[in-house]
Amino acid sequence: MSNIEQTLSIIKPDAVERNLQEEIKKKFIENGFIIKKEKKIQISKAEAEEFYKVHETKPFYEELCNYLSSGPIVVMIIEKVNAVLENRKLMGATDPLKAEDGTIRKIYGISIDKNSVHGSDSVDNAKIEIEFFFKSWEQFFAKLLDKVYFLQSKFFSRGFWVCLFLKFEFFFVLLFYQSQINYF
Ligand code: IDP
Ligand code: MG
Repeated sequence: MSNIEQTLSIIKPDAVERNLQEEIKKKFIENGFIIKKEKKIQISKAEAEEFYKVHETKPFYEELCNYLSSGPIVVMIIEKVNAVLENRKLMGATDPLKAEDGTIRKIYGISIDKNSVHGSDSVDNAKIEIEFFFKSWEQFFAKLLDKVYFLQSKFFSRGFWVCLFLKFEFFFVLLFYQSQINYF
């Protein structure tokens, strides 16, 4: 039975700063991930503190939150069979020096704190972290807006007016004649 999962991936400030986001996204795609959603954002320090709350007792917490909020990041929902584990494998160990060859952190990571990518560490955390960056109510309104744009583009398209004309041809012709009568 296939076990398709979604997980959260973040391309961290050090990688975005070096313009590596397309290269890193290519790595995910080459490894069978589908990028379902992505956005480039910059978060506040308070948001970084909330996101990394599990690490609040660690000595590097302050530095970590300053860093994550220091510049633009790319947050993505990526999908694959066993995505959580597969993403952790593709990312490599937290410290790039200890990461396995071919992993993203080994290739692009600078140091343990500037290790280019984040990935959820469990299925439950993936759900929490996806909701953190892609709120379900935002998704709902985004879909609604898409529908409105779609209907609007249909409504204002030439095809729409042609159909309307064909359906009410007689009415339009009558209107035209009436306008002529009024003018002359
Ligand atoms: P992970 O990103 O591999 O899941 P975590 O232990 O969850 O690693 O740590 C979160 C992030 O905190 C790491 O990606 C790394 O940037 C940073 N970090 C972890 N350990 C250290 C450390 O010893 N010094 C500085 N930063 C660290
Ligand atoms: Mg972690």
